[in-house]
Amino acid sequence: MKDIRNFVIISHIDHGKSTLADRFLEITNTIPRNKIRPQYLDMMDLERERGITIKMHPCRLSYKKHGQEYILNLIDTPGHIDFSYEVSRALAAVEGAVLLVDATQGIQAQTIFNLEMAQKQGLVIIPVINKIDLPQAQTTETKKQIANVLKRDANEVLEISAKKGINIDKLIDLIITKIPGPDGINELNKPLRCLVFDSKYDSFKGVIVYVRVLEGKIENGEEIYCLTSKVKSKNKQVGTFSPELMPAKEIKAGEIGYIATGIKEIEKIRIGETITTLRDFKLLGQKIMPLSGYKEPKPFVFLTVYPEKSKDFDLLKSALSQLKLNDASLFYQLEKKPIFGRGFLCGFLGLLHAEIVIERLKREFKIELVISAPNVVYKVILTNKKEEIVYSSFDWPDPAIISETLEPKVFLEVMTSLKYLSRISELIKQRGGTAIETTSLGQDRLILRTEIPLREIITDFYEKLKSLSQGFASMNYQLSEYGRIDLVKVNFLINNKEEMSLAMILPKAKAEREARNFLIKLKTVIPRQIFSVALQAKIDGKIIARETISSFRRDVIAPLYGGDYTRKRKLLEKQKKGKMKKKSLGQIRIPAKAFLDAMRTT
Ligand SMILES: Nc1nc2c(ncn2[C@@H]2O[C@H](COP(=O)(O)OP(=O)(O)OP(=O)(O)O)[C@@H](O)[C@H]2O)c(=O)[nH]1
Ligand SMILES: [Mg+2]
Repeated sequence: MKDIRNFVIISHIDHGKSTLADRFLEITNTIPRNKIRPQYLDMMDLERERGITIKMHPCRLSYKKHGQEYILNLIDTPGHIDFSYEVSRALAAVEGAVLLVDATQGIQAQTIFNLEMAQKQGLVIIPVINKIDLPQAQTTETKKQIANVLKRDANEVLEISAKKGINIDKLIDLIITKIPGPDGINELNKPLRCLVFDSKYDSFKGVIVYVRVLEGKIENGEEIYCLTSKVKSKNKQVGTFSPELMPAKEIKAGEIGYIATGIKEIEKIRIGETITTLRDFKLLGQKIMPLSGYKEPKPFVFLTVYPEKSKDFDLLKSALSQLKLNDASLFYQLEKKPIFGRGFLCGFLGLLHAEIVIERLKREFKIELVISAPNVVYKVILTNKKEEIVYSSFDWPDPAIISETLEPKVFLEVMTSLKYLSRISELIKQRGGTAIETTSLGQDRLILRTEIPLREIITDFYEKLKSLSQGFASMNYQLSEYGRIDLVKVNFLINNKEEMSLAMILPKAKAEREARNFLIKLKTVIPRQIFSVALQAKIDGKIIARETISSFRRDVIAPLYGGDYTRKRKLLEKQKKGKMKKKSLGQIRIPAKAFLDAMRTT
């Protein structure tokens, strides 16, 4: 089994992971050269349109060296912080990680975050510096930064260009020599234990689980048993990733592959499940210990999703459960206060995540949706001392019985260089960050640490940070505690009709300004009508801001907001503008994405 190498490629967003994966596909002839399109593994339409990886992508490669054949199981991972749960799960399926750093950007926040996760998992790290072909590459500097962080010699950092294919063979040599093969041949004779690290639904084959086989083996058609959910089933197929599903006779210890479980009851399969064979289970029962699985991710942002047509409720329910199979970081539950008929409260790891899920629901399941404004989770202490958790503005209690309001805070880390320190500190202060601490990482690299309200950073903070620093700043955050703040509910009216889905919870001190900004944004995302439309914001029964959309003129195209988290302007420009579906809300047609866009740029 020495000839197998399982590894992930990890990095900050855009540092070139998927481009490097292309070179691996090419050099190993997994995909013929003339068939490779850039970022080949990014197969979802959404990934291609946005130029970012959203899902992890496993692929099995075979490589020959000095007459010896190796199986290289690669998993490409996303770099954006909203998809870090994908990275963490991929790490548990491999022995090594290629840590990629863009030579023009240096070490960034997710470089460190992903590296630390990989180190905790005990993986062998291969440090690699990418994009050395670019004239602005700061190869020596960046190498020093990496050496510093890893406490290794700078000479150990391999220089490559994923785009130009420079030094890819050297990287493969390092992967083969440095990353250990999976545990010994003895594991093969043990009862089957495999870890489910991803899954998807197939209407013929049932739930398809992506597994790392740790011990034993499983043959095509054999009966399986899930140790946690206690479900059994006869598998419909086993195989590996080519990167498409490639059926095999069996998959065995040390390998990464899939099992088409034949199970149709989606809720019975969870990420992190341990699968064995029914035969082994009958023989050994409780002696087969479940693997430790995964920690559930904690959602940061919540919004409520309703089907536009109430008859689509069951469709939405089944869509969410199928999507959850393929996106383990998605949280959803039935909305307890069904204001627009029945809907679901959904939790996400960030606004980009929310946007992707809404878009996938529309595209993959063809459901038209009405969504509420996104919120963080607030807490309200009532006059009777009871505490209420507020997931959406619908839950906001009557102001007369509110005694105290609290909001979640996060520990924020911003990585940048000295040049931008004062501007970034200023931004952090404006957004309510306190006690900014600065640590030097050497080579002009700094980390700023602060505590800041979560709601301040899920909107446009990241984009502001990027523009202040000309792209040379990145961030990461973790939930800390709740802090006191005076909050109010702002209602919005369109043509004098209150639109509950637009209502927002805002800090009292900022409510008026933010509500006004939101109306201005709303004005740009609501398509013009044949009549003029009044937009108003109201707090405690008092109108505090007003905007008017004048009536329709022929040549007007409402400007759309690209949701540009990716900084891939070119790609976004290519996106077909104006194709967004319009949502019906009262008599006015509003693009569903408008809420997210307007919220983000408020
Ligand atoms: N010049 C140059 N450009 C590169 C190189 N590697 C990647 N790129 C470019 O960098 C951009 C990002 O590349 P991707 O491969 O999508 O980056 P990624 O790390 O997979 O991004 P995410 O999956 O979204 O985190 C693309 O425009 C690539 O063409 C390189 O070696 N040289
Ligand atoms: Mg990628």
